[in-house]
Amino acid sequence: NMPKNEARDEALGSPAVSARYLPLPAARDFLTRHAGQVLGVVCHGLNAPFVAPDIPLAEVAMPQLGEQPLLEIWTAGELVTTGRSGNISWARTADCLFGSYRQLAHESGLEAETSIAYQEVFALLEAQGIPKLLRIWNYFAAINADEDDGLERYKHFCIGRHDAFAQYGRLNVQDIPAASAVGSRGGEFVLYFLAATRGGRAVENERQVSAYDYPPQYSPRSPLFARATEVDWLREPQLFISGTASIVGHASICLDDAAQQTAETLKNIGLLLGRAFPHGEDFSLLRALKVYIRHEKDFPVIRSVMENAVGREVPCLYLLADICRSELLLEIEAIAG
Ligand code: 3EB
Repeated sequence: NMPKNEARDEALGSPAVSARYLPLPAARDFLTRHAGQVLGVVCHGLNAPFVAPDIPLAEVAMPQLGEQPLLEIWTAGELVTTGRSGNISWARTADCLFGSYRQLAHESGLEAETSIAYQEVFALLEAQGIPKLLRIWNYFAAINADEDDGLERYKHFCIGRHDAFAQYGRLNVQDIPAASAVGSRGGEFVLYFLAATRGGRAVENERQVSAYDYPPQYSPRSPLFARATEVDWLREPQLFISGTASIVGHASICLDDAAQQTAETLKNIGLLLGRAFPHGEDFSLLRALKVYIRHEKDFPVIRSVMENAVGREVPCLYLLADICRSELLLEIEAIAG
């Protein structure tokens, strides 16, 4: 019923789906006031506050660097229904589904674990009739460490992911999701994701080789993610920007300089905004940012470049994490629109 949904949308500030980063007391209050519309909660490096047991909850072992720890809360513009299947708990509306996958057993190795996880995600999306995977976050420990066979864990992850996309007939690059794949400091293999009935056009960055076309030195099976995905919902477009780094062509640039890597990364994000929005390059459309930082010592300089470029108003989570190429000092993801 439109008017009712309109009113709820207004209360939550307009787009069909939103992510907020709130300090804990405000987060508790928000969760209480909007209980029926919460799609999911993500905790980075902090103990989860009380969240109703049916709400998808992702807990990531990744310390926050900001003064005040923030909780990531996803809401829909209407009431959600929730469910659980296998390792995934999910919440959905008529048009979208948010899910959190949590791996409890670790016997099979990261490659098989990844493939099984993605197969579970794709099976759920088929069963729920919400086929378009828009955005996915992948967090696992020791991303730059080698497995016993000498291949880096990130590359094993890419192989397992590719295997699942192939098995589910999802290799069409127009339909691959935006993604982040980031190294946590321990804990379980965590995935969380947003899917929709339609939309999710892949957006690429002309300054970068598409990740799915990277030469094999980065991974024996190419990383399957789009630089961003664009969704129209009912109103303005929303852009989900993947983890973005200081990469031009397919090469990492500005090695050993955190400030310059931040600037180059922001330039890549600006180009993606420009592809989706007229005059989008000015960062005024950014709604949420997450900055993954490899070394804590680089946090002050990275934050200062960030604040000079985008201002202090955009909600931003700073996290201590490993980036999937060992030479990269940071990675930035964003939601815009
Ligand atoms: C890059 O641009 C940096 O494998 O899902 C960023 C975001 C990166 C997602 C992924 C990898 C992934 O290649 C690394």
